[in-house]
Amino acid sequence: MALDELNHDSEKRIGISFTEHIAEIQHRLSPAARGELTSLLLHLMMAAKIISRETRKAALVDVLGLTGRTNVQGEKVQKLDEYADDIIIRHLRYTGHLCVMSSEEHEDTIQIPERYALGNYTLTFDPLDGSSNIDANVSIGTIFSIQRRISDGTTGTREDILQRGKNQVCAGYVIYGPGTIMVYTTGHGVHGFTLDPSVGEFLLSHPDIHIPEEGKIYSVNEGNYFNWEAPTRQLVDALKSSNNYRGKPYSGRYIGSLVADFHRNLLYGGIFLYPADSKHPSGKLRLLPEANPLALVVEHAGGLATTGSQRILDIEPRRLHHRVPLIIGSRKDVEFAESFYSKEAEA
Ligand code: AFP
Repeated sequence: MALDELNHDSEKRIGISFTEHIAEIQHRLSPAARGELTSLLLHLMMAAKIISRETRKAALVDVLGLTGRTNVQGEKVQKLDEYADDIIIRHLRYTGHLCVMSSEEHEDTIQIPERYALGNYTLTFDPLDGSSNIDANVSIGTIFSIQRRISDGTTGTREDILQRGKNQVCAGYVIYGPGTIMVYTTGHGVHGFTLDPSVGEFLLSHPDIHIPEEGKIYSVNEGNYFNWEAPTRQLVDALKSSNNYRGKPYSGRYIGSLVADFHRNLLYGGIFLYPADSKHPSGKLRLLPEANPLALVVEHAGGLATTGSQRILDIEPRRLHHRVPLIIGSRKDVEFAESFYSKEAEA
């Protein structure tokens, strides 16, 4: 095919590299753009490639295991969490594209050192989600969320980070499993790329992902059953019986690694829940580095994300480590789930 015959879908050719894909999109949709977001994403992918390499060889070089410290959430920190956190910060802070960062591993925002230029974007990330599974060789992932700067001072601020999820300009995740896959959206479809280690590039493997309207899978930590509120128990009872809108039981699948559970449901259809319970009255998952980016991805793939009573992307973050109940997945399944919480509210 001659180059000038490429149509406007050329960025969706299977096997196209992420670098070419993102350049094509920028050229088609924002020809006047300076390429800041494109460059930011390419730096982020460089960090992801390094994390992928390290997770693969971790067992060989004694990176596995705990550091012996706890993070700001009171959780034990794994060595690879620290490594991934460090890699992302070091690969992004000098780019001149960010004004401030925020990581699940840090209590406060991460400022850009004075020696580097400030940019127009913010980056919020969970460097290695599902890290309690690392030693069992279970899939883990990096989740990221990018927003535009709203402050105009000499440094980026907490307010730049504390924006509603609907303001995200780009979000996605990288899953380190049997293969390394990156899924992202900038609002122009949801696309998945698989890392080809032989060339060191993410190549388009899942163009235009659409989550099935209804699924067959429910994913929840059912060990919390007796800590749940009544609507959650009733919902899960309905999902595993025939007492639901499909008239047949769903299959239960729960890895305990959000990115892995989410990615499977995105491709196969289904619903993931981490609801509030008596131990986690506001839910366990964090709004900014976990719920918001996955909510943006799922909505652009045709699904929904809610707390049960509020759309995730509409929530105003109150603090960096704001937690929320999360119900996310196929549209009909999430609507079915919401009906349990609205019944309770009416009652
Ligand atoms: P870790 O990063 O500590 O493994 O936590 C993982 C996580 O934040 C998320 O990835 C899982 O969906 C969820 O927690 C699992 O929580 P439970 O172990 O309470 O089911």
